[in-house]
Amino acid sequence: MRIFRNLVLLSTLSAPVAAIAGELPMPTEPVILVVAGDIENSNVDGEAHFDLPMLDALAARETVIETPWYEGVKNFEGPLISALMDAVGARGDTLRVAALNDYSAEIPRGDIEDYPVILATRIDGKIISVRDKGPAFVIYPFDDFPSLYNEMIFGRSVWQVSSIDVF
Ligand SMILES: Nc1nc2c(c(=O)[nH]1)N[C@H]1C(S)=C(S)[C@@H](COP(=O)(O)O)O[C@H]1N2
Ligand SMILES: [Mo]
Repeated sequence: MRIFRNLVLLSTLSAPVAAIAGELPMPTEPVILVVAGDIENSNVDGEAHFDLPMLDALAARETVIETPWYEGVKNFEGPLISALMDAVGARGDTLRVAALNDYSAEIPRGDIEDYPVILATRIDGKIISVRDKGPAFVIYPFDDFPSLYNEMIFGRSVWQVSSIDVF
């Protein structure tokens, strides 16, 4: 994760060492995602806390698709979940993705390795409000892989994502 490493390098120059743990920078804005479980890199008590700028620093994708959740074609944009898992040094084979409304779904690690699944933080360029299924939404690439458009994958398409537990 060159970007994170560079951020860490930059912050070692300017910030107290106590502000740095693992290879992840500390969030400076509201935390919108907590990644926990079987991870190597953390920044708060063994967990990886992300604010929006940290998520924006990861390799990303734009997925322009129709979905069951919105009218018409929308542009979903956000970090590749594979890049997120690299950033936290994920070791587990399963991601339990949990939402603000207590819904959760298990995503096999293979899904994010085989397909460019993103954690969308923007729709049509705008931050997704919680009311509109934000702040983050798991979006599978229905554009390049139309066969993913099925009930099993809809069940893994968690909206209002707040945490991911790797195991
Ligand atoms: N946060 C959250 N995401 C969720 C769900 C949910 O209840 N809460 N339901 C899942 C399931 S089982 C399916 S099939 C689809 C359903 O979307 P719909 O209720 O808009 O048809 O969203 C998935 N994502
Ligand atoms: Mo479902």
